[in-house]
Amino acid sequence: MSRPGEIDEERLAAALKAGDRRALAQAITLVESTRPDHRRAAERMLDAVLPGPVDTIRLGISGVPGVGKSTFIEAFGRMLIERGHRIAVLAIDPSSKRGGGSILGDKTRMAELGRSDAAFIRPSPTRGALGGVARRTREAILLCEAAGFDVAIVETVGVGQSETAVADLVDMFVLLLQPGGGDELQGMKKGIVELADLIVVNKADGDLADAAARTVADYRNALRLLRCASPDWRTEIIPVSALTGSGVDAVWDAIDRRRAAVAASGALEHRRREQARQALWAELGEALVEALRGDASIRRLVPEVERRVMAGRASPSAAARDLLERFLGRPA
Ligand SMILES: Nc1nc2c(ncn2[C@@H]2O[C@H](COP(=O)(O)OP(=O)(O)OP(=O)(O)O)[C@@H](O)[C@H]2O)c(=O)[nH]1
Ligand SMILES: [Mg+2]
Repeated sequence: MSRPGEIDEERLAAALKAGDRRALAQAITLVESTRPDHRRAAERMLDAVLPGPVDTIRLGISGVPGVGKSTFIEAFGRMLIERGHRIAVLAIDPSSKRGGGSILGDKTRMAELGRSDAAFIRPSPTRGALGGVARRTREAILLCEAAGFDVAIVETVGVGQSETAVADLVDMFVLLLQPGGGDELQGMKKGIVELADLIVVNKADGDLADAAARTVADYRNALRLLRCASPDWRTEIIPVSALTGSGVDAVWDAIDRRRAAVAASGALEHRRREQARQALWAELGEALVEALRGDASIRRLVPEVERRVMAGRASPSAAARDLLERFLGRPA
């Protein structure tokens, strides 16, 4: 029995596991909520769906605005559905404060995918907090998997900060590039290229086909000088046209091959276990800071401590230790 206004997380978890899409959407809204009572309900719901299926694929897809991420995911997703997969797309955009407009735009570009029962598309508002993105997107992935979506794609705009957070959530990180730009790294930091397990050069069609071939060659050269994302996998570079669909199956073949390899070697399980451990410590860090900020006696001290630190009269380190010791009631 649930009281009015109270969330029945057990019912929600059960409906979700039965594949109910509305329940999945509600469940993701619940984990995104910052209300303390919602957070507790979200935690109980997550515990009710864990452990989820293991035979799933988590992909991060990134690239600068306009590179063709949405167009690619539409083509890629349709191909996966034809092959019997169920695909969830979680789109993150930490770069802008664009509201419904961009969401609507993406929905139209992924029009066909959005209509399919085998696809679930969800834009994630981020409110500027990257740590928050990772925390709740990780939970959203788990929920999608529990609801029977075996391929989860986290789409993020390639602006530099969100990639690392997303790479830590997924099994494999795919970077989309455009033709052209010679051997310069297309407004991307070298670090992002080094995160990529797979590089897709999109728009390899029509007038851009030659330029795409050159870009593929340039990056093959450039990658010799870079560190690969995984020691057991050489980053592959594949030309694709999301518009015509050519090369999209080659991308899937590469992903499938790598997945088979890392599953067989145990590297996949290891990576996911480590990601879960990291998430635990990230949660602990956040929870401790929240508890500290919420403590009445600490709150009284904070303005003066902040003033001293801001004026350069106290070091942040010593001031932090002092606050922590007062909070804990013992030396830290
Ligand atoms: N020629 C060609 N154009 C493409 C291809 N893929 C995408 N485009 C075009 O590139 C433009 C941007 O595509 P989107 O899929 O919206 O790109 P995006 O990366 O999702 O962009 P944001 O969501 O703004 O970050 C659109 O006009 C597409 O039609 C392709 O394979 N070939
Ligand atoms: Mg897009």
